[in-house]
Amino acid sequence: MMKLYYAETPHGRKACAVAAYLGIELDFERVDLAGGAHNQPAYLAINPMGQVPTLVVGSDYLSESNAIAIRLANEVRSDFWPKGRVQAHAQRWLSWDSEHFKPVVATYFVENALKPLFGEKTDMSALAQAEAAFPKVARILDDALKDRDFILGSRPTIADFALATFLPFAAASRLTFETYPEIMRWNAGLNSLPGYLDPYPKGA
Ligand SMILES: N[C@@H](CCC(=O)N[C@@H](CS)C(=O)NCC(=O)O)C(=O)O
Repeated sequence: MMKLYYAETPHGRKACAVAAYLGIELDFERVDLAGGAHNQPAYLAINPMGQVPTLVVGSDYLSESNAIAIRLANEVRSDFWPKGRVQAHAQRWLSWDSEHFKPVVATYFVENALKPLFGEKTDMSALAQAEAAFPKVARILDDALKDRDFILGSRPTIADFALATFLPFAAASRLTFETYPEIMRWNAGLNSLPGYLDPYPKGA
């Protein structure tokens, strides 16, 4: 069986949510980030960045949550990773997320949620930069969601799960989308998908 190394972090959660939504059974192994398990040689051998998630299939090690989502979608032949013409649009949003959206929302998470948790000082200038960049990217996403339930149409795809990576952590990140009604509606739709709200392995 495929094995997912995960933690209750944005990208770890995303991989768990994809598996739960697609109904794929996995072996799960929680990586103790606080204890530094991700920097041990055994883990670095399967994920050289020392990050979660990692999917292990036999002797094949796959890092990067979006790549893991594609692998899982292909496993069940799901158009969660779309084919043909739509695939380019999915990739467009994955790229836009990595290049433009995620760096902004991740900064809120790191500066407002993560650093205080570890007793580190918030970098006010990094936060101010993210706050300045936020309206443009939030507006682009809100506009793109206007006539649809999910970013590529009526069904959720990898692009939705990627764009929403940091949304379950919004409150802790002091990030609000209240003035972006389409994002709020879209997020509510994601929350109602099977497994989405509680994606972690049971009994973990
Ligand atoms: N691009 C990677 C990012 C993974 C990532 O940032 N993982 C974080 C948790 S959400 C992590 O493991 N951080 C620990 C560290 O970097 O030391 C992906 O999509 O999987």
